[in-house]
Amino acid sequence: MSTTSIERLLRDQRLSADLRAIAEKVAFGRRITPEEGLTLYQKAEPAYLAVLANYLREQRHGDSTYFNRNFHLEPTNVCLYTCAFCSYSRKYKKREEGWEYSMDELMEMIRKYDDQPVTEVHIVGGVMPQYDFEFYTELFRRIRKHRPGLHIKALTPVEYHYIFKKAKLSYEEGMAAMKEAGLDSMPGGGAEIFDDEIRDQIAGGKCSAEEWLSIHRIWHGLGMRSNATMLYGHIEQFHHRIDHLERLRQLQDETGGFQTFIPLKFRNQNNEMSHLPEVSVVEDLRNYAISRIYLDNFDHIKAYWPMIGRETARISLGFGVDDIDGTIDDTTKIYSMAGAEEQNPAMSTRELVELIRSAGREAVERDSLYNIIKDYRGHVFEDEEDFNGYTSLPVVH
Ligand code: V47
Ligand code: SF4
Repeated sequence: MSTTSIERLLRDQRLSADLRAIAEKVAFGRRITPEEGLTLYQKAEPAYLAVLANYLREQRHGDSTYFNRNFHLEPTNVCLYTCAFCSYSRKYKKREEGWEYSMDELMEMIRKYDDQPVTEVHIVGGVMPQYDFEFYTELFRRIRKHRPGLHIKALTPVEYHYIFKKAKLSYEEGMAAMKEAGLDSMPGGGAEIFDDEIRDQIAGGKCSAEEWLSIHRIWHGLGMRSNATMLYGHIEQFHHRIDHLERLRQLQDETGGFQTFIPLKFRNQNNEMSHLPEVSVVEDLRNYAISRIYLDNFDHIKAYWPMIGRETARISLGFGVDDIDGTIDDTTKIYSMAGAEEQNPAMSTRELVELIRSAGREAVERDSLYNIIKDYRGHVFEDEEDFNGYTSLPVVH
């Protein structure tokens, strides 16, 4: 289907010369430049972008659409930083309104999933002094000992930068120690927008773009994998998005350690940027497609469905997206804090598979490193199989 579509697009006489040149590059597997990326943001219609992004998506993955079963552990929602877009954290001054779980409480939460077929715990939270190097290495060790098969995807350069500075460790020493303690991979948060000027205005004094990239580089150098995100649709302009994608593409050329890129649409409820309007769904779809086209060295593009809603997630599968995160069940209070589409995000495996099928795709359950656990092609559900993965919505770095 997509080969025909791209051939038809290339024959379309109405295409402008610059968009035709980009389409030809994509069709012949060549990389587009930052200027061409900007042209896509400025000029390209959704239908044109869908053809190109879908072509690339199907070349890599055919109809396969990946999901996993994970749950989230959030040690605290109190934070020393003051990111203007953050709807999740209680500022340090209002500490009493938040939660700060102890090691024992966190282990108790881990044990709640003992009889569930989850494969990953995603640990993320605010930055606070007591959650330091000792705390997290101990937590990772305990989880590893308790459930050796559970993949630990934890923290971001925002926390690592803070923790290592406090422990007087270099990034190299710190990340090696985290690996030794049981860290398996790093999620993509904290990237926001790399441009210094925009970052200074929204990111509350947390780690710089260079520091974020440097920690991922070092982690990849240890043979490990991570994800990357981009928070878009606030005060940034298109050229800031291209700058962000370009820096990720360059690091990926160097290390090959990124697995997935996750564009995150800015949601405007309950934060200091609530006066800004949100971008349209069409802009979300264009952004997914341009990410797929620009990041020619990333294997996966993920739509985080609790934030954009099921319908947009379904349509995004025709705009370059091949991963829609996991089965979700609401276990904490934070899911709707930023105005997420889903006021009660819960999707069982069956619902998720059916949503993927309704977009004409096939659902594939994966582990955290994209090894296939189960291909649902042709699978008929029995009632007792309808398992809910358990997770919640992290809207912190
Ligand atoms: O870095 C915070 C974003 C990110 C808002 O790696 C917001 O698999 C929109 O990184 N509107 C954290 N976005 C979440 C994250 C993530 C999520 C799911 C999977 C993975 C993965 C990573 O959430 C933050 C920030 O960019 N965020 N506030 C908001 N108001
Ligand atoms: Fe803190 Fe992260 Fe929220 Fe920023 S996004 S205020 S670092 S919890």
